[in-house]
Amino acid sequence: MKTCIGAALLVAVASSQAAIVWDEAIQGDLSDNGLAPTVIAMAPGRNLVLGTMGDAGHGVDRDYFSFTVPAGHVLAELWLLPVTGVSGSASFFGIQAGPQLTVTPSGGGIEAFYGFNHYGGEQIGSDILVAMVGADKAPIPAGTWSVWLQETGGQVSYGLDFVITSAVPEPAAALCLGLGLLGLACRRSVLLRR
Ligand SMILES: [Ca+2]
Repeated sequence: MKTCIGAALLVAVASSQAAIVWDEAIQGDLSDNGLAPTVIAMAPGRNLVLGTMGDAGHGVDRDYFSFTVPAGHVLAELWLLPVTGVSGSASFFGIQAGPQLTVTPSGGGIEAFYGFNHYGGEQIGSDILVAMVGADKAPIPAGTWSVWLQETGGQVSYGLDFVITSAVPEPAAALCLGLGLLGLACRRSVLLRR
């Protein structure tokens, strides 16, 4: 099963220039401590995080990690990859600004979240960013962020694709440049007429 998932991912990666920035099967379990999340390096483009969470019979495995959206960029999309499984009805996703996730497992200090929600099996294969943080908080701006993933049911695998893009959409940037040059040209012609 693992081989099949790996092969499918390789095909997906090859066709989309995505990078697997953390794979628990290779790099080990992500931090269980929100105050000391695993630091994952992400770059503009697609950043895949693959792991397992939930209770495999010896307590709930919570996963905490932090990442940084570079200046001038945003986290534009968050795709729930097909490798994801949901035990029961839903799994939990929460994100907080900064290098730590200070909300306790029982929900203490919940106001510190930038956004949180549950995702269900019906969302697998879709961009869940707006569903997780709300339309008014997406895209997520530049800075360091910490994520908490949790499944209190049985152990499940998950795959998340963090899509980081330029904060200014390219067509808009080109349009601004064009208008700027037009402005300069107009000014020049006015000056020449004097
Ligand atoms: Ca894990």
